[in-house]
Formats: sequence, C-alpha cells, structure tokens
Amino acid sequence: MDARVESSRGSGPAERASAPGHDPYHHLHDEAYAAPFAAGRVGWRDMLAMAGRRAESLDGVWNFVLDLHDEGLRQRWYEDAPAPIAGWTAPRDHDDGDWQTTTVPSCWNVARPEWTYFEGGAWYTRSFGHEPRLPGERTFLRIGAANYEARVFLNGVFVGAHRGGSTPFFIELGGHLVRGANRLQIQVDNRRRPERVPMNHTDWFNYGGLYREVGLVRVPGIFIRDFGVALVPGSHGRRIAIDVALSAPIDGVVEVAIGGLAEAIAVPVAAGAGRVEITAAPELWSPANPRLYEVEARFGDDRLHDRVGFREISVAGQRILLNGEDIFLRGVCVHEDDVATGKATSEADIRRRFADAKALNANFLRLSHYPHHELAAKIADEEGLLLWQEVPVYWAIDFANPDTFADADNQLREMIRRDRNRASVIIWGVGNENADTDERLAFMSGLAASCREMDPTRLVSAACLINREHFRIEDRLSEALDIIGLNEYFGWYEPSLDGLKQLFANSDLDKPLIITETGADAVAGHAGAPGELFGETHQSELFGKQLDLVADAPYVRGFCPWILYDFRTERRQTALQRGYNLKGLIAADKATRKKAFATLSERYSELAQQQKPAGASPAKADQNACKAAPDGHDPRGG
Ligand code: GCB
Repeated sequence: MDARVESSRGSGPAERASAPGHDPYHHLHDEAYAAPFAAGRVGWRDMLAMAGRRAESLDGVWNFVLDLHDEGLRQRWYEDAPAPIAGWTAPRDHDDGDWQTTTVPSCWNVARPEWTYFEGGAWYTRSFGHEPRLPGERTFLRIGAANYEARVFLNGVFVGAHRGGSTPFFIELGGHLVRGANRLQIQVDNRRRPERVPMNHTDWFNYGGLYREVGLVRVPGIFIRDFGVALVPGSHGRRIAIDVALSAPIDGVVEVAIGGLAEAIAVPVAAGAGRVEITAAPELWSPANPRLYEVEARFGDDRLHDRVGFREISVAGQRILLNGEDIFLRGVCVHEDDVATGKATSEADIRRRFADAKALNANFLRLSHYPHHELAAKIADEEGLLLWQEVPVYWAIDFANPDTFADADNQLREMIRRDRNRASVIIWGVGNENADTDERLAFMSGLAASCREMDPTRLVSAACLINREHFRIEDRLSEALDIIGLNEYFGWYEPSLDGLKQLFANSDLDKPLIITETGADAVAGHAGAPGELFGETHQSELFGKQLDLVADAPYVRGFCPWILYDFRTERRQTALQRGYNLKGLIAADKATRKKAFATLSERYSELAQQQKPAGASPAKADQNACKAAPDGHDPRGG
C-alpha cells in the first residue's frame, strides 16, 4: 500500500491544517490524487471460494453522497471523524451527518430522478458492529459488484480498491477492524473511460453503484481459497479431477466428499496447492437431467459446500458435443437490465428470465455483455440451462494498452474463479464485435489463453464480425477459439437477407459456429406491415427466415437472437426508442411478449424434436457465384 495513504491515517482536517509544512491548498493542484489507491488494488488472486460460506450482510440503508469532482479522494474525507458542524475545527465540504441515503444493493440511477444520468464518484458510508468469534479468524469484505471502480476505507484507513464493474472482490480488513463499532466508506466511480473494459461506448446503460450484495466473510487463519471439481476432459465421464488451493503455502490434506459417489477423498496439498483425479461414474448433468451432487471440502476448521453437476462439453469438427452427444444450441441473449432496478438483479428476476427462456424452448442463454449475478449460473445449474458468460471486451477496446489488457484479464479470471464449478456454464466469451486488428488479435488471444490455463473444462468463443473484404466468415482470432460466434444483422442493419445467404455460401468453416446475435427492433403492440421497420411482423418473420437459412449451413450449431427483453440504452433516441433498444422478444415490462416470441418458440420446439443433423459437408465458396459485397462496406461502420 502506498506510503502517502498509510501515513495519512487518523489525521482529520484540523490536525492536518496545524501540521508543520501542511499546505491546505495542495489538493487544488494535485491531479495525481487517485494514483495511490491503485497500489491497493485487489484482483482474482485475492478471491475466496464462497461455496457454502455465509456472508454477514451489510446490505440495507447506507449514507450516500454524489461527488462529481472527487473531492472525497482529493481532500481525504474518509479521514474526518463524523462530527456535527458545531464541532468542526476546520471547514469541510461534506457533512456526513447530513448525507442522503440509499439502499445497497442498488443502482443510483434509478434511486432518484436527479441521479439518472450521473456518471462520476459517489460515497457510501455505514457503520457496523464487530466481535471476533474465534482466535486467529480473518475477516474479508466481499462486494458482489461495484460499477466500475471502488475504493474502500475502514475506520479512516484505505484498505483496498478494485476495478471492473461486474465481478466480485474481497478485501481483507485485518488489523483495521476493531471490536465494537466500525465505520466503512466505499467510493464508487462509474465514469466511462476509453481505456477501460468496457470502454466509453456501449449499447447498454451505464448504471453506477454498489449493485450487488455486500457482506463480511469470516474464515479461519488458513482457509481453502480456491476449489474446483469437474470431469476430466476426454475421460468420457469416468474421471473426476479435484483441485484445491489453500491461503498459505503449507503442506497438508484437504478432505473432499462427493455425496453418493466418493465419501472420503484425500487431496494431498504441497506448498498450498493440491490436485487428485479419481475414477467415478457420476450420473451426467444435462438440460434433460440437471443432476447435482453435494460436494464438501474440509481443511481444519474450514468447510466448503457446493452442489456440482458433472458434464463434458467439447467440439468435434463442426459439431458441439455435450457428454459426447451432438447438441444444437437454441439460445437467446439477455442483459441485466430492469426498468425499476437497473442492473441490480434479484433471484426472482433471474428465475423469470429462465422461465421465459424455457417458454421459448431455448436450452441456452448468452449472458451479455459482462458477468451476470452469480445466482444466474447457480439457478441455471438447477434448471438445466446452458450458459455463455463473457467479459465486456466490447467494440473499440484500447487493445494496444497493457493496462487495459490487465484489467480485462483480471475480470475474466475473476469470472472463471467465481463460476468454475457451475456445470451450466459451457462457454467463456472473450469479446464482442471487435475489429480484426493485430492489437486485438494479440489481446484476445491472450484472454483465450488465460481461459485455457485456468479452465480446461469449457469452450472458448467470441462474438465476431465478418470479413467484409472477402464477405466471408473469417476472423484471425478463430485460431484461438473453439467455437466461432457471429453477430449478424441481415434483415435489419443490412436490410436484405440475401447477404446472409451469400455469406454462408462464401464461408467454409472447420469449427462450429453460433449466431451469437441477430434481430430487429419492434415496438410492442405495433404489428406493422411485412418488412416494415419497427413492426412486430417484420421482427417475427425475420427469425423464421434466418432459421431457414441457418438450416443450410451445417457448421451453424447454435442460434442466439438479440435479445430476450427490451433494455435501456442512451444510444437509441428516435421517438419510438427514447432510450431503449427494442430488439427484445418481450417488452421492457418483461411481460408483454411480441409476436416473434411465439414464432421462435415454435421453431425451437421443432428444432428440439429434430435435433438438427450435423456433419454434412459445408457449402463451398467456389460452388457459388456469390462474391464479396462490392465495396466491403460495413453498414454499422465497424
Ligand atoms: C450488437 C451488439 C449489441 C447491440 C446490438 C444492437 O451487435 O453486440 O450489444 O445492442 O448489436 O441492437 O445493435
């Protein structure tokens, strides 16, 4: 931790003002004020496996204040002991006895109309009581997600920071935690920046705040930091690998039990890490049979408990195999977005999402464009839905910037660490619609390599664009991917569907492809004539026509329309849209189903019955007269 931040501990404005050599105006000229906090940044290595651990909730009402100019960091508000104005010995620019309040978790944008478009820093403060329970115990603050950057202060001392808006992080409170009342302050900053992940340009709303659960986690002095249990790839469901990492580089044994399969597995640990493989024949997890096993891991006083499914996902030529069997992914994309709660997600909202996906006869969801709430994968495990999870490497990321890579890579690893035991998650997505440049190739190949290093049990993909010069599905990144994702909007941004026909005819893939997005805006309740933009009829017919074309492209092994629900985005400002993307199959009220919902539901039902045959030889470019679109024009300017 940075010395300047440490040494400031405990000094309030009065003490500072009277300190020899103190310049009370220094902060006016200090543009490096935020730099020290970067030194205390936590990341994926600081995470704790939560499996079965209970957090002492810090959710509820917090004091809250907006801080557009970062005065709190510049002037070190966190050092000021709360006091009524009458008790101040030097002026302050904040009065924490008089702050507003807000609820955690929530997004400030939906809390008050005047906060809707606020982008900047804001402070959350609350106190909590603490009593140690066991000798040697350690206490961590767990924040489910804070968009985008968070800096945490306990009892006036900076204790850690995090960046990345959709993954959990853990900060050890250590010796700064006192018996009795403690004062916690968290500065959250949702400013969009060109070098962050995502960058400043996205097609979703930039909600800010502590929008997932916050709590304290107590663990013994040495605890199980990471824990994975999964089928060994290629073992045909006959071998299970268990790996553990302890919080200290010691030797020992972690005991693991998999209910009904193996009751006492000893995992020897050397220098803090251990791995064993056992022979077993678990009942395999699948959408038709989402069988979960009770798994327990014990080390000393530490105990983890999880419910884990065993399944194998792989590719063979153009096919995707689940437990060795060909599967066609009948998907739909979904954002975390809600008219009332913004990006804050409840269990009920996730369950509704999945109920709608099932009513659509889908077996797959693309959780776009960032890691969703951890409950999503847990519930998908129970309900037998397959998931794609991704990091927000979206559009024009600053691919040449090593610090941007470090940020993206950390978010990716945090997502993998969090959800590594979720059978439902079959694909990690490393990016969305990024132009095929050398820098992007290196950046995203690096992310794909991180996925493989951390997790050999899942497939890696990215939502790619087409090569406009050759008018083919062609992306240099595909070398690094197991599945090619393709976002295409033939029938919308590119009005003619002939383009899709040409594209399939021109392309020859040796890997499976998922249409990771396609769709059209439709105003709920406005039928419109066939082909009429923004009409439900056009949207509905489009999916039927797309699926007809897909049937002729043997390498297409998944179809994932954009999107389940209409969602908020400031990029859309016609009178019809007014801040909403209307490509939902269901309106933003999450109740009004558009015509396309029934159409897709029927088509998916047929597909489920037929299970699209795979493995036929791909269409050959030279068998078709189709050529590149004349000028290589990208209708969306990408
Ligand atoms: C895309 C993006 C998605 C947008 C969508 C649209 O390709 O990946 O984030 O919302 O198109 O509606 O244009």
